[in-house]
Amino acid sequence: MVGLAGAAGTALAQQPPGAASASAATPASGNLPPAVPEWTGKPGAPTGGKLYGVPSLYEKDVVRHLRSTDKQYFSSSTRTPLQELDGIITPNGLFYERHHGGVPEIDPAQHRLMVHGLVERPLVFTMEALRRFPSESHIYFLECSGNPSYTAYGKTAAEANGLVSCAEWTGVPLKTVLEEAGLKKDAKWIIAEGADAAAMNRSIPIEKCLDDAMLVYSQNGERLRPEQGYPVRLLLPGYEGNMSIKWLRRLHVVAEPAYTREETSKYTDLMPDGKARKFSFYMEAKSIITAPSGMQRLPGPGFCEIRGIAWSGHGKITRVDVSVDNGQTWQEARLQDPVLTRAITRFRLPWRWDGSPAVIMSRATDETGYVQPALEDLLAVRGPNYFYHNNAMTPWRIAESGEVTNARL
Ligand SMILES: Nc1nc2c(c(=O)[nH]1)N[C@H]1C(S)=C(S)[C@@H](COP(=O)(O)O)O[C@H]1N2
Ligand SMILES: [Mo]
Repeated sequence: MVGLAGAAGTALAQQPPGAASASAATPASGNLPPAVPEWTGKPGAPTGGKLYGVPSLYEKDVVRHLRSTDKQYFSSSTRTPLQELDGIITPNGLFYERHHGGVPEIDPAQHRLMVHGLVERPLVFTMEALRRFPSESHIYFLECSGNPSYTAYGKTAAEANGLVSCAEWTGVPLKTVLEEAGLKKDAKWIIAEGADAAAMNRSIPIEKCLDDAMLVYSQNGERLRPEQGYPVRLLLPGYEGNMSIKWLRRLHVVAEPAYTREETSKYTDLMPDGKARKFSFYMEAKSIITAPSGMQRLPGPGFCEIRGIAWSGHGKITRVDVSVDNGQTWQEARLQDPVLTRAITRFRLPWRWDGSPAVIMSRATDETGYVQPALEDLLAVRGPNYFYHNNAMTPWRIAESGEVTNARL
């Protein structure tokens, strides 16, 4: 009770739900106070038993979510278990994956990045050569623009919105490499292409390439994981994930976009007037409550900190509002520092659940003044064919039993 006594005496008039009290201790376990737990009574596992560390075996269920309907795994995705994470950084092993042709195993010694087209000096870089350039590190989110499609609302936060993650990326500003090659006057777009079996390619406007685009080789301090594009990927902060080409092998500098499959047939939005929205690039402001969230259970009425994440492709999150009455009234949540440009921002709101059914949701605002829409408002503008770029709010229903479910299901 040491830790709880302080809390109970200050802000919390009541013990947090789920906290163990001395009287509620499980009598079957000999590891609880006042006994000395068995792990204190003997030396632990030897140091160096695991030269690459892994989480506690009690956390074995904290894994990426693979949809059971995904029967093949070459063009597939896995989702970050948002509901299990704290802070703003996604651990590398839990970073979401989206692959169109599987994960290639690339020998970095045999990998090359080619820069050609409308440049003064066509260049081919080894990984060693790329790493000699002045480097930078930045924390940015990455989100798939299919996160989620309107038809695919999931039970958990991962299933509903887990195609978003956030990491500290290290690499070379793309601008530096382009300056080395020397852009010709007509250089307006760059077609980036991957070395995977999908040879995925996208046209990137030159303004973005000369702004904050990065050639990334490290993620959260270690080399990129194969799933994230080892040994080098493009990272376009705030843009839809699809454009951040992994396993990057080619940058073709051109005057016009290529209108590739991924920017015409896919990742475009068919609007009610029959025209398709294309080259929308930026992911708009979004947020989701990760706790309490779908498939979790409130142990009983009382104090409950509502926690979640917010992000915007257009810059910083300036505000997150939370409703606990299905959108009728809103309270401003507290944003956790650091609040970074194009990174995930953590928000929290202290709440006291009175035990009656409730629908909770969050609404993000970014530095452009843009406010995250409700699904109904988004659909009113974008129509029934709309599929990608869904940044609507996610409402969670809390039943009297404390059970939390997706209010849309
Ligand atoms: N070469 C290549 N790059 C790619 C892809 C791919 O299949 N091949 N998938 C894209 C898509 S759709 C997304 S959302 C992001 C996913 O990046 P991640 O797997 O590191 O999360 O990579 C993009 N870059
Ligand atoms: Mo994607």
